[in-house]
Amino acid sequence: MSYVDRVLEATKAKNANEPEFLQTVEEVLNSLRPIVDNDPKYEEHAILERMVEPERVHEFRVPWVDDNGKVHINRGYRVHFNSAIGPYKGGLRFAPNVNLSIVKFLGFEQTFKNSLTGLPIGGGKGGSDFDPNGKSDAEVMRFCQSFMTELYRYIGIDVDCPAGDIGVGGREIGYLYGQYKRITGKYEAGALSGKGLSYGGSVGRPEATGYGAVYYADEYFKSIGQTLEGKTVGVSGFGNVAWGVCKKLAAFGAKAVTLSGPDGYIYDKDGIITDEKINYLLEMRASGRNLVKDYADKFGCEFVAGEKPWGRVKADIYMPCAMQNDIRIEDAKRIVEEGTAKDLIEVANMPTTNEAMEYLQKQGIVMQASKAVNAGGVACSSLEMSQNAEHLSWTLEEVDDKIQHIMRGIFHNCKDAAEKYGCPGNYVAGANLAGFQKVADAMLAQGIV
Ligand code: 2IT
Repeated sequence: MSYVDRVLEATKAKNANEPEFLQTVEEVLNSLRPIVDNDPKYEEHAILERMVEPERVHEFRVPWVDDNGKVHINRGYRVHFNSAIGPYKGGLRFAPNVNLSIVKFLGFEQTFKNSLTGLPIGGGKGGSDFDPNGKSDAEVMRFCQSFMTELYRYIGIDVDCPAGDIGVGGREIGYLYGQYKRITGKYEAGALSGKGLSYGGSVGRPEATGYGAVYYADEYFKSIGQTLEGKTVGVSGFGNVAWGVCKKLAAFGAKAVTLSGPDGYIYDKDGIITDEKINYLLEMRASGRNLVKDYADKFGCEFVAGEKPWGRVKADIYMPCAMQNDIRIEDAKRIVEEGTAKDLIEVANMPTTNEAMEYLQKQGIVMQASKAVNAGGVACSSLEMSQNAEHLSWTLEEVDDKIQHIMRGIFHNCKDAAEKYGCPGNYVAGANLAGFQKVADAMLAQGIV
């Protein structure tokens, strides 16, 4: 049995009740074979065994009181996955389905993603099974304060620097930062990113994930002699990431035509391209209703209840911007059968099941890996930490230039790694190989820790 197979088997046995975590470990380790199976030093130093074991996991009680005086208990998490190349860095997700498996999958992915940015940040992730939808501002504030009253022990500028993810945006980061500052008695701005502009945030952070994804896509299309202009894009989700993607696609002359939510999907064949339509996404998210149907009601387009857009519309490209496992095997088959789409550019973390990814690749759909495509968000967070460290704020132009440079560079690193290790055109494998190499080199240099 090869080294990769042995580690996979042991990891499955040890984490049998963590399906999302095992899914990403399987996907990543399988693509690392060209590096680790050809050089005994990785096994001698147990690089893979150490990479699949978080350095530590924090799990804690989060008690809070709602507006009617009722007490609620949620579960909080912060996983310190890998600090080989920098302090742990990664978002906090507040959503009802958050559990240890999901936080570990996100932390594992984050380690490789952060490595791909070229910036000095390790991998971490956290969150809670708290659902901010439908809660009052006061309830969200009390929850965030309670969450931070435990979390503050585990974070800090040289330790771990959380940020937002699904369910955690500017409002939540504000409340979290306020409580962190109050408890620690220090203005340690770099300990959290995604802050507001008035207290240490970076310009461009809300847009960075979506814009970065489109910069990556633009670089990919350039490399195959095409452009985004005139292309139709099927998008899922309607949150911050989908918003940035729609906006930047429109700027490149492409058009997003779908959005999705827990209630179904909308199809706007004219394109989500005007400021009015694009900015309505922010309103829908802020309303806390969590319904995409509101878009169809407002702009008079088609709404399909209980379904996802995959293969149900005409699109040249799909860009899933919602959650993990959005595209399953039945969706992949529908996409292939519909026949228009040539590219799947993952934006949300792990939006495609391993089975669906394998099928799509076999059928000739070109896939781009989320850990590469969505790295603009965390890259901007790292730039926010740089600004905080030098007590300066950069202009939007400076930040956007850097994000563009990083994203275009990530695409080439994925492409080059795929070519170097014998799988040209497999950008997903390329992302894993390139992300792995830097972390593994740092771990080898630092000894058995
Ligand atoms: O998935 C992600 O990369 C994020 N949620 C952003 C993390 C960050 O530290 O900005």
